[in-house]
Amino acid sequence: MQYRPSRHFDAQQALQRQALNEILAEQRLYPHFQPIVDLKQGRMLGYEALIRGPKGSLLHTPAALFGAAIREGRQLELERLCRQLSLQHFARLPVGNTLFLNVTASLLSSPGHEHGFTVELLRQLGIAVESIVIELSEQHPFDQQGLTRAAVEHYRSMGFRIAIDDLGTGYSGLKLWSELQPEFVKIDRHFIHRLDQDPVKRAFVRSICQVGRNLGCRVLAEGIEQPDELRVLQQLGIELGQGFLLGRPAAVPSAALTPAQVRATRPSRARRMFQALGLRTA
Ligand SMILES: [Ca+2]
Repeated sequence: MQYRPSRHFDAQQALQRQALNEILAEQRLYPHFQPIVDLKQGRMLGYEALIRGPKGSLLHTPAALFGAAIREGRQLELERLCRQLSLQHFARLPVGNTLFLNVTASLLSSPGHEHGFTVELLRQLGIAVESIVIELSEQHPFDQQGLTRAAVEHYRSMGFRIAIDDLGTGYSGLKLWSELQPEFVKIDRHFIHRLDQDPVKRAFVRSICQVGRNLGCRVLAEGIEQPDELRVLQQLGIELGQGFLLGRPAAVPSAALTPAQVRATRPSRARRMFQALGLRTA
């Protein structure tokens, strides 16, 4: 019999559709929390909420999960459920802190969107709006007619803070940064990976830090995995960090850094002196 790739593809999609139906109907999503660390003070600032599908399922990873939901036109439903479950789990964690939530800006204009859904949920859970940071990603399509700006104003007016996610992966990161003036920017992991060996990446990160300082915007480095990457980022003056070196996503994340992580993240006395004098160490 002749191999028919499209038939195989159709069967795959049908299985994913069925898995998605079950996940949404039974709320089988598992929030995880990854630490975000203040690299100047050597302490935990908060967590980014991430999601996982059921273990062993076709839709275990966020990429597969959201890919299937977009194909089936159920992205809004999935995102709402992710947000609801993440906030409910966050409220039960022994640590109260800042929570970074991923939001697709373009969904705000979809007919099914209910304004105030998140605020009402926070009120029910007793979480302060001010402790939530909304991450808007360039990876999701941004509308040219100012939808993102409308999304930002929508959330700001309710008391949320804003972060631009994955800075450097899209085409309009600097434009968005200048227009939206977020409280945080998160530099994409591409620029962090082995930047200790790459002067071009260091030059970009140094410049982003400089812009952040000038605008009063807090800069976060994503994807820190190596001690040498962390060391160089601190020398460049990066304020916040996230990555496997500082903590993996977990259903119940650690409430504090390990002593070794504190030692690694807290700048040395010599470096603090250099910084106080306005001298650069990298
Ligand atoms: Ca994110």
